[in-house]
Amino acid sequence: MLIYANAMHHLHHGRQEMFRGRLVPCVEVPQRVDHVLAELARRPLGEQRQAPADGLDAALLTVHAPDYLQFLATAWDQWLAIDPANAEYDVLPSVWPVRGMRRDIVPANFSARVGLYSFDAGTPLTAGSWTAAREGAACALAAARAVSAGEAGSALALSRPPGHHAGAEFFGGYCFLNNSALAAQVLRDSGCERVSVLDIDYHHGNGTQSIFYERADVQTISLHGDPRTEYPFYLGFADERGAGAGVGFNLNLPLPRGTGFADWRAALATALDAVTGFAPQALVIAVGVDTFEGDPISGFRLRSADYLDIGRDIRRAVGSLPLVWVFEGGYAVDEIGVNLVNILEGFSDAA
Ligand code: SP5
Ligand code: ZN
Repeated sequence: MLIYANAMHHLHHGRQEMFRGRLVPCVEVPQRVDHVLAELARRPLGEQRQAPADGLDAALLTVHAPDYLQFLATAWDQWLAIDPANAEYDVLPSVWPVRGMRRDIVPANFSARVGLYSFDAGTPLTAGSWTAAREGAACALAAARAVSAGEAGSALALSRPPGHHAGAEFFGGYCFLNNSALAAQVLRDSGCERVSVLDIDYHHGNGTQSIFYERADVQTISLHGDPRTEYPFYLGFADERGAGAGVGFNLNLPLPRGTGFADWRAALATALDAVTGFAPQALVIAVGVDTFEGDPISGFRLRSADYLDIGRDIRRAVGSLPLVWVFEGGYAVDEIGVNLVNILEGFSDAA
């Protein structure tokens, strides 16, 4: 397994997110990746490589809108241009164009532009967010290229900030660039006719689903907390099966808050059957470990040892199918390394 770690991830360090009328410390913190790297130092699973950035801008344009990318690249400078004292504060959206309002006009007002390109007030944009997100996307790009070139059977993109909530033209859910979607599209563009994305993060991968919703060449499957009660609330229901040419190529498996490993594992088996039925030439796994019982913002009850079984189940189902792992959520910081590496070790051992 090749491992691409985002060397710039610490440049994204949000101070506060909006929660129940207050600004509270961010749960998506740089220590998350540091703990994963520490665990990988204890249990090495493969060679670590730097991700080259060549071709990244063109690749990003295959999943994101040009004006959105331009906004992200310049947002911090726009923020400082309003008032240099803004350097002490993160950008946090506070106004959005909802039903019946215009989305076709890019506002002259900065806060209004932030709202146009976002969907929650939990995702602070900081001085280094663009650099960090870009480098994380470079990891996903490099991992997908390496796997499609046959340099390794699987590769891990240790991207941070995460990506699966980011759509073609919006950020949110701690995500700016959709690393999993990017990996899938890179695999498509390097010759895989069919690619599956399996999202096992606690939260529905709304961004990934929306990017591929009308396409038959990229199958999207997500196993997640029921959106009736769980974030991101407005997408991820079982009746969303795709649209147009994409009908039948999106599968949502929502599970109630409180779900334990036996039921979660049965849903994983259903998801893996759908992958096998689609017969893809490559697979992307959006791997969040916020399904852990100790996760501070999530509601499933998986234990650390369960993650070994998850890795084994995936290996038994997909064998040597080219596979890109893309890191997503997980906020029980002390256990995050053990849980993620358990999945990867279970997968490797079952080879
Ligand atoms: C990638 C990913 O897992 N994103 C999850 C985004 C969830 N955002 C909403 C969570 C709201 C709770 N945050 C406040 C914590 C106060 N203790
Ligand atoms: Zn999550």
